[in-house]
Amino acid sequence: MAQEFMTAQRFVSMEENRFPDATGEFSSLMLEIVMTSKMINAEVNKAGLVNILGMTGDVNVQGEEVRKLDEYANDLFLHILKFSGHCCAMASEEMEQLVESPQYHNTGNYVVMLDPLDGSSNIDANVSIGSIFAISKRVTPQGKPGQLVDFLQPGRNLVAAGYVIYGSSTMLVYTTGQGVHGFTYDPSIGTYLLSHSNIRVPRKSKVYSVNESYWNHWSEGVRRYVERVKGIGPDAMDKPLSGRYIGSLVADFHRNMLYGGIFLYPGTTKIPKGKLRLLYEANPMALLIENAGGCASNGSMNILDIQPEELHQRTPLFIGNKDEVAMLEEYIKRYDLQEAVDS
Ligand code: AHM
Ligand code: MG
Repeated sequence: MAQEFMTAQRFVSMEENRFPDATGEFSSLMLEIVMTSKMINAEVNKAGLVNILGMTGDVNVQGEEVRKLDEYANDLFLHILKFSGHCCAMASEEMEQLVESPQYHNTGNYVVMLDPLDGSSNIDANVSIGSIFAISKRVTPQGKPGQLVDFLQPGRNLVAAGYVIYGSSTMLVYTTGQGVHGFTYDPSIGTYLLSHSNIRVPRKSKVYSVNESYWNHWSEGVRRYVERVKGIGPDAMDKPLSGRYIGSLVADFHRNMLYGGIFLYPGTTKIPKGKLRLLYEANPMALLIENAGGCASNGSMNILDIQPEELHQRTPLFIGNKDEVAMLEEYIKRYDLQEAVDS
């Protein structure tokens, strides 16, 4: 049977209809994000032409300075959301401080956390990159600017999260806590169409994804676990997993969610909390994976239960199939936490 024809716009308003008290504010905010992603997509598709049309930092034919794509994506998201009237403040991986909406627009009930263009170091090689977003309801009174406390809520409080992957096709994937749904962009009509409804992580894992060049800097527990999935050592899996690592979180996550597997970004001896950020990367992906039947952990606790203490907090991230994440936690408990207790 042919797939139901459903645009992202219609899907968002149908979801709203399930909540009789909904004001439409959340749907409007979602649609602003959807629109922004289309504008970023248009620029990403032209990335390879930058050298022909002018380098970043140069002045283009219209006399405007050509900006780096990640700066462009950041400015665009902030500019559009600021004046949407639906969010009182935003936080972005690219900005040190949170960004308040202007006084006359700060009645919005929501705050948005953004990684406007994740994996942007891959752009020059034409590798998939993505935009990641997470939305929370504010906890401060309406009518005032959003504050830090609105952002420092555990991921469990998120009302929605998602990403747009600029890949061989552009896709929007998001959840409001009622399953994970994917929409593929049809550039000929400028519309996202539902292509992957209710995505579930396959029960069997196929893939492990990690940057193994950090091997010497990992803990014993992480090393032993990775040996296991590679089919090495006393605990070797009978059927080892395939190693796949793009180095672009959205692309690695998207593949693993569809094929089954685990993504690891552990802490190292030099950077114990790793590289990825709790608010802009780990939390949104954790909400998505839980809604697809998987799980996300920092090695000892569920990512969504972590109480954030600062905007740019980093966290180790182990995310994917539930049984693999549980096994990884087991190794960390056995080899790292125990070692810490013994010493
Ligand atoms: P960025 O936010 O600066 O783009 O960095 C995040 C990216 C992720 O997409 C990816 O998972 C990770 O960095 C890869 O890091 P590494 O090169 O250390 O493996
Ligand atoms: Mg990032």
